[in-house]
Amino acid sequence: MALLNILHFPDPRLRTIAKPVTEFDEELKQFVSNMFETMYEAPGIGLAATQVDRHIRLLVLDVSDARNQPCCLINPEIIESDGEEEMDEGCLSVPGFYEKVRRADHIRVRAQNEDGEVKEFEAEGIEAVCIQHEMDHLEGKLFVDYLSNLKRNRIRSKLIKMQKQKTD
Ligand code: K1U
Ligand code: ZN
Repeated sequence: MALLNILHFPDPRLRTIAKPVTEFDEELKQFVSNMFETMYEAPGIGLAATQVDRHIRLLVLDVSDARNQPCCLINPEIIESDGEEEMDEGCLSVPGFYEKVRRADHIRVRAQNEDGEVKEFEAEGIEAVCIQHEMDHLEGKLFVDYLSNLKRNRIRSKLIKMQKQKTD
């Protein structure tokens, strides 16, 4: 297993649109395992492949309190959505910032697992929010895109400053 490097906003690679997964092989399973290790170590409740510079439609999440319900979604689609909810969101690619974002409260998801098998399930609350947040990453979208230009630019400037301080 290996820890993967997480890209930080405003890295332009976070804007890449991910391609569907077509090969469900050993290399994919190893990558999924590395994604879980990276998410748990961060720590985060979700992680999209885009964030570790792999531009494939794959995400992992675990929103359980005990951190013992790992879930991997490959080629995920939201096939139904309902309701609205505003929740504080964070992002491992935007470290240190939490802002309110409005999203659907109930979703029905279709996705494949690591063996390529198709599953469908319903999610609500934090699980629904996390899945929508991670699926945005696969489209090159970040939660800061829902904020005003003023807020987003402030976050960008602060993160650039922090990244510079690290390398100086
Ligand atoms: O996509 C990511 O960078 C992961 C992100 C997911 C997320 C958080 C909150 C709302 C929507 C999506 C995070 O996990 S940020 C860290 C975080 O929220 C957290 C970490 C450990 C325990 C509990 C929460
Ligand atoms: Zn994120």
